[in-house]
Formats: sequence, C-alpha cells, structure tokens
Amino acid sequence: MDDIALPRMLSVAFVRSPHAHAAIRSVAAEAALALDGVAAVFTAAEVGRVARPLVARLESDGFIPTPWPPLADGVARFCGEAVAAVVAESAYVAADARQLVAVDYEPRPAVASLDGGLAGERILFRRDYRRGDVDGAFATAAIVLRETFEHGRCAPSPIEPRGVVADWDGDTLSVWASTQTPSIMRAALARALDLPEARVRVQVPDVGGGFGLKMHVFPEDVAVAAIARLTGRPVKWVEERRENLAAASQARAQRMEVEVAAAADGTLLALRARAISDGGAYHVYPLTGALEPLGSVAILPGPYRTPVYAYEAVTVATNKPPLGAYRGVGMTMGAFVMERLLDTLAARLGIDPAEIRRRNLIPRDAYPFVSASGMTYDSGDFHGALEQVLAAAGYEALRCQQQAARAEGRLVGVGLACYTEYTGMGAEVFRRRGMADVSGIEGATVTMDPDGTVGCLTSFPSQGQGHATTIAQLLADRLGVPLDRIRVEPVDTRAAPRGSGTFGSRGAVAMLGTAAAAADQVRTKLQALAAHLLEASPADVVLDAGRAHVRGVPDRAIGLAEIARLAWAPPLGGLPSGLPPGLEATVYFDPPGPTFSGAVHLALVEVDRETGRVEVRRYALVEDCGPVINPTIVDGQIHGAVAQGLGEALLEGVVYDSDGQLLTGTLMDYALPKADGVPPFEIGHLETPSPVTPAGVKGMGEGGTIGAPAAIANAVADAVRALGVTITRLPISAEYLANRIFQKGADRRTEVT
Ligand code: MCN
Repeated sequence: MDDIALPRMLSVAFVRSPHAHAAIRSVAAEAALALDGVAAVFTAAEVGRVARPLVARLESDGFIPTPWPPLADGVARFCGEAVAAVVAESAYVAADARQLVAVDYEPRPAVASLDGGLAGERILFRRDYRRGDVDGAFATAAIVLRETFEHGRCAPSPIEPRGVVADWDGDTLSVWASTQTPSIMRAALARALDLPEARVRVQVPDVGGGFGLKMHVFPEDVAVAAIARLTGRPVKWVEERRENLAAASQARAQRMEVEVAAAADGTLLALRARAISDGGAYHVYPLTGALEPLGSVAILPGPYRTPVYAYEAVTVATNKPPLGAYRGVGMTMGAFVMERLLDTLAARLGIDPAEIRRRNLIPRDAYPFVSASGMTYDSGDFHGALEQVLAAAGYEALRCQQQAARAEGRLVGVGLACYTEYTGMGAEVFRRRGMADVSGIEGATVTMDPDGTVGCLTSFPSQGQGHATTIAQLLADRLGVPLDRIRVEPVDTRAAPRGSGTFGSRGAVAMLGTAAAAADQVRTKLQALAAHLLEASPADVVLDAGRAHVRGVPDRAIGLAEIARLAWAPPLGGLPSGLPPGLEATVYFDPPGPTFSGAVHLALVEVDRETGRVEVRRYALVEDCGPVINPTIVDGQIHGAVAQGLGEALLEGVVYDSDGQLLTGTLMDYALPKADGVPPFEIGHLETPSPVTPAGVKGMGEGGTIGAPAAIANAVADAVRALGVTITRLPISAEYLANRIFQKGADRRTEVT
C-alpha cells in the first residue's frame, strides 16, 4: 500500500488513546497545526459530520450491537483506539505532529479480563443450544471428565499491516485498500459516508498477507475516506507495526469449560460446553465478536460420533481491541479442546491415543453425517487419514524411540490431532448465522479479447493464496490457452463483479463455481463458432494450445484469436446460428456448502525441563481437501498455516496488564515463529470429493492453524505427563511450562519432606 502515490496526496497519522478506558474532555491541536507541513487535525466531531459509525450486525437473539465511530467520540474504550487524526504533507510530519496533539483524558476504571467482563455482566452475545438428552447421558455414563481450557489473545500479524488510500473527486470516492473483502468494504464505506455504492470504488493492490484480519472494515478506513472528502485531497494511511499490535482486531481469547461423558470403552456419549470469549470493546465489522465462541462450539464434536450435545456461547465486553477473524477462527479452539479431551480420556483408560480415536471417528460410509452441533459433514475418511499418517510417521517406532528417550531422562512426546473444518460457505450459512452484511456469493468475469488473450476479474482477491495461479490454471485447462496468455486482474469493484471476498477457505470452491464456470460458457461459444468455421460438430471441437481443431484431425484447425476477432467484429450477416457478439461471460455463484475438509496431524516434540522450551522435532500430516487443483500451492498453504499454528501453540500471546495496558506492543514481545523453529513437514494427501461442490473441491487454507496447536499441545502433554503437568492452555510458552514443571517438582519435594 505504501507504494501508492497520488498527486497532492496527504498522509494521516492517528492519535491513539494511552488509556484503556477514558472520557475525552478536549483535544487541543494548536501546537500540531503550527508544525510546518501539517494540513489539519480532525476529531470525532468533524469526521462525524460526513461519516457514521460502523455497526456490525448479527441477526440473532442475544446479540448487542456496538456502533464503532471512525474516531473515539467522547469516550476511548481501549488502549490504542484512534481519538484524532493528523493530516500532513508526509507520513513523517504527521507522525511528529501526532505527538503535539494534547488530549485531555479523564481515566476511568478498565475491564481488562474475561472474568471482569463476566462479573460486570457486560455481555455482547449469548446463544444456547441443546441436542438430545444430554443430562440423561451424563447421569448414566461410566466416565465423566471435566476440564477448563484457555486460549490467549493472538495478533494475526500479516507482514504488511493495514493500509488505505482514499481520494474524493467530487463525485466518486476512490479507495485503494489492503483488504480481503472489497465488495463488503465498498458497501460499508458507502453506508458510512451516505453515498450510493456506485460512487464508491475499491481497488485492491497486491496484499502482503491478511490471515482474516483484513476481512474487516475498520474505523480507520472510514476515517481516511471521510478525511479525503473533507480535505478534497487524496490521503493515505499505512499502519505502523505498533498500531497493528495495539489497535487492529485480535483473535481467540477464549475460555471453554467442557464436560465429556464416555462409555467404559471410551466411546463418546455426550458433550457439554460453555465457551466464553473476551470480545474487546466493539463488535468488529462485519464478523462480530460472536463468531469466535460460536465457531468453537460448532466444531467441538469434530470428526467424531457424539450423539448428544449442549453448549452455551458467550462473548463479553472488555476494554481491549475487538475480537476478529484469524485463520481458523473458532475452529482452532474447538479442535484443541476436543483433542486434549480425547488424550485425557485415553490416558484414563490406559489406551493409546490412536486407539481412542479409532473408537470414535465417523466411518467413511457414515457420510453425509449430521454432527452433534447440527452441521452436515459432506464427506471424509478419517480412519484412512489416521492410518496413513501413523504409517508415514512410523508411529510404533516413534513410541519405542520415546521410551528410549524417557529412559535417558528426556521429555519426548508424540501428539495426534484430527480435525474437520467448514469451508466454502455460501449464502445459506451466512443467513443462518445471521450475518446480514456478508452476502455469501462470489462472481467472476472471463473475457477472451480479439487477440486471443484471456482476462479474468473476480470478486475475491488473494492475500498470498496464489489465486492468480490457480485460476489461470483452471482457465488454461478449459480454454486451451497457454498460461502466459491469461491475466487474472487485481480486484477493482468498478470492473469486477460483486461478491463477498476471501475468507473462510472459500476461494477454491468459489473459483470453480465462478471463473471456471464462466470459462466453460466462453468455451461453449468458441466451440460453436469453431464448429461452423471447421464444418464439424461442436462436440468434436478440441481447444488446445491456442487453437481449435477437429478431434482426431489436428490439421483441421483455426487459431482462437481468429475466432475471437470474429466474435467481437461479426462478419456481414452476423455470427453463425444467430449467436450474439462478444466472447465474455460473467457468472455469479452461491457456494452450496459448507463442505468439510480435514486432516490428521502428528507432532513429535522434546521439552527442555529446565527452560520449558519446546522443540518440534517432526511434523507429519495427511490432509483431505478433495481433488487438489494445485499441489504446490496446497502444500505451501499447509507449510504457512502449520507454522502459524506452531506459533499459536508455543509462542504467541497478546498480554495486557490489569489496567488494560498492552505489554506486547512490538514483535520483540509478541513472539512470532521463525524459520529455525519450524520443522520440515511430511505431508500426505487423501481425497474424498465433496458431493456438493463443483468438481468435489473443498477448501484447506486454514487447516494448519486448526490442527497444529492441538497436535503440538497433545505432544507436549504427552512429554510432561509423567511429571504430573497437564496442558489446558495455549500458548504453552517456555516460561509457563518451565514454571509448571518447577512447581510440580516443588510440590513433590514438599510431599516427600
Ligand atoms: N487449493 C487447491 N486445491 C484445493 C483447495 C485449495 O489448489 N482442493 C488452492 C486454492 O486454489 C487456493 C489455495 O489453495 O489457491 C487456498 O484455497 P482455499 O482453501 O479455498 O482458501 P482461500 O483461497 O479462500 O484462502 C483463504 C484462507 C484463509 S481463510 C486465510 S485466513 C488465509 C489463507 O487462506 N490467509 C492467508 N491462506 C493464506 N495464505 C497467505 N499467504 N496469506 C494469507 O493471508
């Protein structure tokens, strides 16, 4: 984003609240305005004249909306919330001037913890669910386990932070944004600035990662658009890393109290869960803070047969940044809890963790299967995936090595995790969830120009998932055009069809339903025209290497460019068979999913008993996303997502003190995984095509972050079980683990003396 430079462009820097909760008595801008190069300082009052707050909606009982103004209006509700905006000739002047803005705050008590939010009954969302006779199942079960699990706050941390450029030319608001959801952003900005959608244009340049963070529209986006309108000049804001860690949406931040009932042989009978998320000060647009706990409880039963289930999902308000999407939203916690429970159950029964899973996984022939939370799993083969990963990793041998290592006093553990993941969702899912501002559809336009080159516009931009590559591959296959003659354009809402965007691992399903389907329409027309020119039947026309030829007669051929020229400039008498001119198709698609993909992960770890440092020695997995479109991209997605999951499992935690002050404001304090801590990956594939999606394809971009924390947590738990240490929280930081190991040792020594 920072590369975008427009004539007369100004830069914006936000003045941010140093308090987690404070009344804003006044903002004095004189000193800042006196600095050379400063054009203006805006507060809530000025910006409020042209822009309304963002209001995330969930059409559901138990949801309390929280309008989020572009600049804090009278009250700052978290440390880092934007209070005023300085506009200057350069980003450096704006940053200097920011220091000179004097805000008079009246600090108020802050709610800095989930328990504080609960105690104050600050409920942003609540939902209950019950399926079957849960109480009866618990009353008669041979085994009942109870546990409370915690997941700390995460910062999604894309390499490129947020950024937006806005320009108002008196008629149209042009916006360049680092976003996953251009259509949603256009609609939100149009509503906030009271403009028709047609007068808002959102363009998405290359995006340096999003990981769910950039599916949101933030108050800063609205403020920058409003400032462009108020100043009549283009304005740019590129987020600094400290702002990203302090003021962008964060993720996870959940506690789950859970009970599981099982038969004497370990067969799962019932689940009860209460998921509570620390939602921060506002619902983020358009996701809301409800989706984290809801996603967790929805996916908790996992790929296992659990007959009956009851849950409560709650989000409480605290004086922190809002809770938003992050790769695997909700599902990471659900998988972590379920997989920890299964290992605890296996230990209780004295059976192997693989065996407890064999006893409970849904068999392949039981699909489609309605889960205990009421979702229809379309296909899967978890028994197959489990056996495949056990064989690939040499599970029996690993257990022997573990015994040998233990005999030497080393803490080595093996962890398994099976998860299923909802992907490729369409309108029905979003309507059922009550997500009023996510349409759920996608669109693509495919055009063959008169020179035979192919262009594609879609509604769902890429943030590193390689969409341009996979879409080009699909188009090349369908149109018989070499890859270098295909251009997948960056998203520009003025030209591209309307849609929702890239999130929820919907891209693969969407590209087959839109771009590939549009290409099929173009192909049909190419074949019809070629059939006429080659005097053959359309069914006998083969498109290949930029030409159309008659099947079995490669010499009876015509160049696709020649056909395309004809289509765009019909000859005397028009196109054959009365075909309309042009060689272009736009297809809108409502994904019929969700389709459920999944994987089985296996981690081998060693724990340093003095420092608590965990080293992941081996990492093997077998994944199932149906037929793979591009194997290199799928493996790359797994590498990135598992690395992120490893960070989430062992390193990453946003920390606030009891006043709501952020203690992890730099990447020195908020520890991301580094290449030297990530093991090589051993990846296997298994395909159970979806019966509901085009070509049976399922999404997979989030999978690694769902499976890895669970597998690594189980491996660490396995390594330290003999010391009496249990693992019930993420991240399992070295400090935390070392303290737990030390404490257990101290407890034992006390018992002995
Ligand atoms: N793919 C494939 N065959 C399949 C399934 C997928 O070849 N059977 C390919 C797709 O064509 C696509 C990629 O794998 O190029 C991911 O597809 P999919 O699982 O449908 O996910 P999306 O394209 O919708 O991407 C979103 C997903 C999410 S939700 C997050 S968050 C995420 C992620 O992907 N953020 C990312 N991966 C990321 N990768 C990068 N580099 N940066 C991010 O911000």
